[in-house]
Amino acid sequence: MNTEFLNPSVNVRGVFLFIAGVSVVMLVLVTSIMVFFLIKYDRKRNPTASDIEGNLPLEISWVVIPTVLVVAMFYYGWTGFSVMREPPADAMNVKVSARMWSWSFTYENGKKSGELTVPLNRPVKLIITSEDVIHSLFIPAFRVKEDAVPGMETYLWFLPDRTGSYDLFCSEYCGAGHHAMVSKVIVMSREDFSRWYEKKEKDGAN
Ligand SMILES: [Cu+2]
Repeated sequence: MNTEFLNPSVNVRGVFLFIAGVSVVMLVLVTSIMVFFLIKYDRKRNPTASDIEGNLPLEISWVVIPTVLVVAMFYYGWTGFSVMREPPADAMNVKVSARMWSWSFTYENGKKSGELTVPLNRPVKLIITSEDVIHSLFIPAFRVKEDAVPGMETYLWFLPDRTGSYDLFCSEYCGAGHHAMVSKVIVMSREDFSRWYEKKEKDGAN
């Protein structure tokens, strides 16, 4: 299996670059044509306005080209989204509970932490809920975000493909302490992670 293709953050980056690229090309194209016409048809060079009726090749092209572009955007968006909605079977499950104004992560062995510590290159599935109001879990470095809703479970998954410490935010305004509802994703090598995971005392539970 090609994990590179299955990595949601790689897909999100690809779709983003595709849409941004198309938009930049369109902006440059439309602006240049507009400036060209402004000069070509100004009053001095073209004193009498003419009425143009119909141009079949032009009409076909401005229907076909945008349709192809929009369908391509939809296709890339949809395939990327499907990957995000299908966590791999070997993913590590972590339960996430959001409350005003902190995050709590519970692992399969019962370990709890205020930060999300994960091993390198193993998919992580977060099963998310909230104890009070609607929050939203956002990890910009891995291009994932999902609402935390009281009374229901939502989920997301990502592939931590590099070690380090990354921001984790609440991205749904949830009251006076919203700005402080931040935590970290700490990606460790597999050895360091096992050591951390097996440690009994509740280190990191802030
Ligand atoms: Cu919040």
